[in-house]
Amino acid sequence: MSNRGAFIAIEGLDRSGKTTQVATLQARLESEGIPVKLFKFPDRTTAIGIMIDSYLRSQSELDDRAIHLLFSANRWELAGAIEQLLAEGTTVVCDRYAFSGVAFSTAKGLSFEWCRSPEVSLPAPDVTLFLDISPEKARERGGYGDERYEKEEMQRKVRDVFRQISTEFDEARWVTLDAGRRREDVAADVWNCVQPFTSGLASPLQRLWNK
Ligand code: Z5A
Ligand code: MG
Repeated sequence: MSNRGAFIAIEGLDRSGKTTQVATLQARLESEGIPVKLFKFPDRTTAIGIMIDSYLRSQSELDDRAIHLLFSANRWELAGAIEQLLAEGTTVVCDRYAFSGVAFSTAKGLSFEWCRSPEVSLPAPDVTLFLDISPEKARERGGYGDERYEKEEMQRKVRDVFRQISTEFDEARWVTLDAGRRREDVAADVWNCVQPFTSGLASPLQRLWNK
């Protein structure tokens, strides 16, 4: 039987360069002839994603738990497609994933365990690359935007929760990269982490936080 595709998640703080690195990674994988599909969470194009987009742009209000569950539902509605692609041998790269869901809602004051529960059993990334950046460096990149969570105090709390999440994974599955460097240097590290996965995996896809 041929190998399944690898599931790669790129996580990180605001302005850490996730979207930049995901695009560079896609181009590199394509140039190596590896089939790849990108997902970005939130996916603002679905019916659920449109509600999330409206909330993030402060055009609507929602209870903290309700928006948390919408972010999670946005992943679940695409989980089947992700699994299918992986089974077909396509490498899947996600720009943000369940870890952002847990980090942002926990930073708002919800309990970590409660935030994690709707994410349990989602397809688990084979490796998560966490792009770490200090608030000072993020500020140099033009600062945060105008959306709801784009405030320095919130970003500091989010960073703390991401650090907590990272302790639950061994270093083969969660890699923290210094994203405060030049684009090319970060991209080189991203590629070093992803390259070993490019021939796919024989091992079955795991599920998030299944004990
Ligand atoms: N959220 C949530 O609460 N729950 C969830 O479950 C999920 C998300 C999935 C929207 O996310 C919000 O949703 C987000 C978390 C929350 N709130 N916040 N904060 P989003 O992913 O749609 O947000 P975004 O605006 O696309 O991503 P981002 O964090 O703002 O940016 P990024 O993708 O990490 O960075 P970038 O767009 O690649 O780069 C930012 C700028 O820096 C840009 O001008 C680049 O040209 C520049 N850049 C990039 N790399 C470098 C380097 N190395 N040096 C210098 N400049 C650089
Ligand atoms: Mg982005």
